[in-house]
Amino acid sequence: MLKRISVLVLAGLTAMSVASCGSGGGSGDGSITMGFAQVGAESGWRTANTKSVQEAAKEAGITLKFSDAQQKQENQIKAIRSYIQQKVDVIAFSPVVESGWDTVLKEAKDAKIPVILTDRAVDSKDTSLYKTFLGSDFVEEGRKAGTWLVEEYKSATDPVNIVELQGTTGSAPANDRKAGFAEVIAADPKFKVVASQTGDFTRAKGKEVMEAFLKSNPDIDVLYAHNDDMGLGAIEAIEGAGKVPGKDIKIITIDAVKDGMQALADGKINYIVECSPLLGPQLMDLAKKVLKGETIEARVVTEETTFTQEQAKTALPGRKY
Ligand code: GYE
Repeated sequence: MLKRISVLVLAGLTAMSVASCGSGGGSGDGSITMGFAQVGAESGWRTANTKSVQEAAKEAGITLKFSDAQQKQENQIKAIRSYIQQKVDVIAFSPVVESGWDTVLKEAKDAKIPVILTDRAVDSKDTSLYKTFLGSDFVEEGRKAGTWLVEEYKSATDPVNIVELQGTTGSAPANDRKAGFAEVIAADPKFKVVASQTGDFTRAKGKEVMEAFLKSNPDIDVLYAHNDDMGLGAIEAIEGAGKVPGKDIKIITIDAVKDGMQALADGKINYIVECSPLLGPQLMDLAKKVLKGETIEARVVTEETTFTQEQAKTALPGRKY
């Protein structure tokens, strides 16, 4: 009995000391406040991700301070600085681009506020600036897209002309999805990327850039878009040019949000590589562990799959986003 009490007291004391010295001030009463600096609201993926984070925080009893950076790094830096000033217990963010974070991350570290990267990575050499990175393997996603293409055109002998709509310039998913795809299609010189430009992960930009692609390249066989939204915008451009998406031009995208899956089931997209936005529950779990002083994995990879048109028809009714 005595032993049990002392263990309990000890556990209580440890919890208290972690709460008071392990955070940047915090409330000290065991409640957790998280500052979350979101990228923006650029895509269906992002909207689903925001919802997941907000719902999971509520569920976990974590107070969430949320900001939307409208895809601008300077806004994200401002938000992080304000979270430091407000002495939140933990900061989580999805870095819009990979570079340029060392200074603000150092400020958080000096204030003893742990940082968790979600969804997108940073290229900081000093990995002690953040506790973990929770998100997808974007290079692998690009490889999956390339692998489908190689298989689809395995008996083709003519050149395969590909246009690529890249995500936000300098972002981890744009860099990595481009690299993974390029690596796989390099196996056969018949695959030619004839144009590659950013569409900033939005529908509007995807449409605009695809219109330009169609004007300057009469012979496009394949579109590889780094997300569904740009692919959906491009579909409008392709139809506007009198061509049939999914037939005249084969389309591969990444994300597998509802609108993308619907277009896949309708035959307008040919293949989608899944990228799950439902990171909220895992993020809250990791935050709690970090604040308890538990060791966590430096990298937590999301599990994902791929979809053909037939598979999309089956999966659509049960999709959560
Ligand atoms: O694929 C895209 C969004 O970072 C994985 O950002 C995320 C990407 C996602 O805008 O739709």
